Amino acid sequence: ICSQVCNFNNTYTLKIHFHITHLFALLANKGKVWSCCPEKWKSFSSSCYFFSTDAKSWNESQENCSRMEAHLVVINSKEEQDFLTQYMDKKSAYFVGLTDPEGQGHWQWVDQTPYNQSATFWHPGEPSHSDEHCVIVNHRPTSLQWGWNDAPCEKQLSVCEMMKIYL
Ligand SMILES: [Ca+2]
Repeated sequence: ICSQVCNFNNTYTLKIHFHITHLFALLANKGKVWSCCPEKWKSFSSSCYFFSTDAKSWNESQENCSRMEAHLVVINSKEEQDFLTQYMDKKSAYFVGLTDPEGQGHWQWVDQTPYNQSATFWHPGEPSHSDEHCVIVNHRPTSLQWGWNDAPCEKQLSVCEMMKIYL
């Protein structure tokens, strides 16, 4: 149902089919709210995620998310990170919405979520350099772990996050 309603290149037939299916679903599930993600976005909890396929600077990546009514991903839990890393390439790195603009260890999430030391997933030895202002998620073959690394803000893949759409 979600892939149909969020597909903007939809055909009329599919729309009609959706309306009928949705109507029956509503009648059967009185009071339940439908939520979904746009096509090509992944759904987890109350958010939708988009994995970019081209490398851009952190600023360009955030602007790209913003054009889609989203922001660079804010990781709030291990569960959320584990969900995201399933879709990541172990040979790539992905910008998240966390930066230290002044290089003084004042880490800031793009959506103003307070930086909570107890919900951080830095690789051992990270953050490492005060001139590395942007955070990537990557996989380390040495530890076989996914984790965060502070890195230069240039050219990486990225992940966008938005709230699910409620119908
Ligand atoms: Ca680093």
